[in-house]
Amino acid sequence: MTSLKLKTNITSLNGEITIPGDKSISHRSVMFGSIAHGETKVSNFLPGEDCLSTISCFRKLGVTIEESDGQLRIIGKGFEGLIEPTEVLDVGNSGTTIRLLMGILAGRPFFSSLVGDESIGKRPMTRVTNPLSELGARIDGRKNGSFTPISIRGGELKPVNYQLPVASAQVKSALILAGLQADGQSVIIEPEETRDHTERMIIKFGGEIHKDNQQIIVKGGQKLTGTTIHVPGDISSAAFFLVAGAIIPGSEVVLKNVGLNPTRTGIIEVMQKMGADLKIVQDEESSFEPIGDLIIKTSNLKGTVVEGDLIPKLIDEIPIIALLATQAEGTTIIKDAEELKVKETNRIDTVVHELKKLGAKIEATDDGMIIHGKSPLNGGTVSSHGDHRIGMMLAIAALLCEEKTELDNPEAISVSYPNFFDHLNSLIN
Ligand code: SPQ
Repeated sequence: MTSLKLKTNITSLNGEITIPGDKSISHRSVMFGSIAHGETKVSNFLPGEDCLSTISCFRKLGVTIEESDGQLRIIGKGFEGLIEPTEVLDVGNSGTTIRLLMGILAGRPFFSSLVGDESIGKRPMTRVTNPLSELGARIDGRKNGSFTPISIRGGELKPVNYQLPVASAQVKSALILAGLQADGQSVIIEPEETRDHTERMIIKFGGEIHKDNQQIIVKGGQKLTGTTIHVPGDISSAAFFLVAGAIIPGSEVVLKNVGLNPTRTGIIEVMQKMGADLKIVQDEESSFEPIGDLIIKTSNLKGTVVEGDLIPKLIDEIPIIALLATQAEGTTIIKDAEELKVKETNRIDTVVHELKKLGAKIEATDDGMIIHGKSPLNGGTVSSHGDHRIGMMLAIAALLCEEKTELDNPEAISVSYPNFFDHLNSLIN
């Protein structure tokens, strides 16, 4: 494991960054390109390790995928074109890859086995394996199908009629992907609206899906056709620079090409509520995924409450929102966010533990955290715990630290933002 000396005591951030491709949409572009018929071309694909794991799994399933410089060419032959893999499918650190892939493999008449890294080995899989087994797939795994390694023998599927117990786009998407292969119409109901990139992909690939509030209806046996996809920049990556620009004095940062899908823009709502000087310049409305530029300036922030149906719209931004709250006047309460416990790390524990080391006044609760601002940050040795979002949050926190600060295991960041430090350094004057 390596350690990286972080930049500290930064007086201002200025400049412009083009935010790299969205991780969730990059994964789905490979998956849908693989199950559609014909050629799919993808531009601005995110070459992060998680998305490269998705490419590697689909190549093992017999799909031709050419990749160069953020451009992909995928030759899909429909669901039926996928072949039994001769090797284990390794998803690395990626929860999205394994859970959505299970939905696809549940309907394929062959055997496959799925593994991932140590963190994936701790993340719950029954939320997907249970409903998929009910539809007819034979799935097993360590601890009664709860954890990787997972084995799947897919086959004919009954339609889904399922009320999700947790608000999870991964579970919803796995069931939609299984539903596309089922014999009949499936109905999936989510407790709160989650990111809808899978639904938008179906439409983009010429399919049909209906949404009525939190109820999603999808027909089995649809033929999807290859298309052209431009992946918008990832708002979850932009979030680190939104917060950096707001908390570092004398800053003005322009973030170009940011995906502004309303199921993902919770961070913007929260920052606006906290008083951030944030301007949105939205591009012309696109029917696929909305995109725009964000301009953030140093802001006077006040504490807030983050809760309820806003949580799924900013779930991955909570670590960086916690840092933002340390620099806001008053108290910020984050609740209804138990799902943080089953991410790459238990993000309630890792955020609280690491920010405390730097001197933040933050406490963990059962379903979130309480942060008291505004507190100076001192510095010290911190760790990503192998979690990309914790690593990036700490690198932004260090900018405010008065003393030397080192980050253990910075490599984790390459999962979603391989050129994060190049972008950060380009803003430091
Ligand atoms: O793919 P993975 O490892 O689960 O990645 C994370 C992340 O921080 O990048 C979560 F740890 O994002 C998930 C997100 O939390 C990506 C995702 C998706 O693309 O569908 C949905 C969310 O997970 P969930 O469990 O709420 O469905």
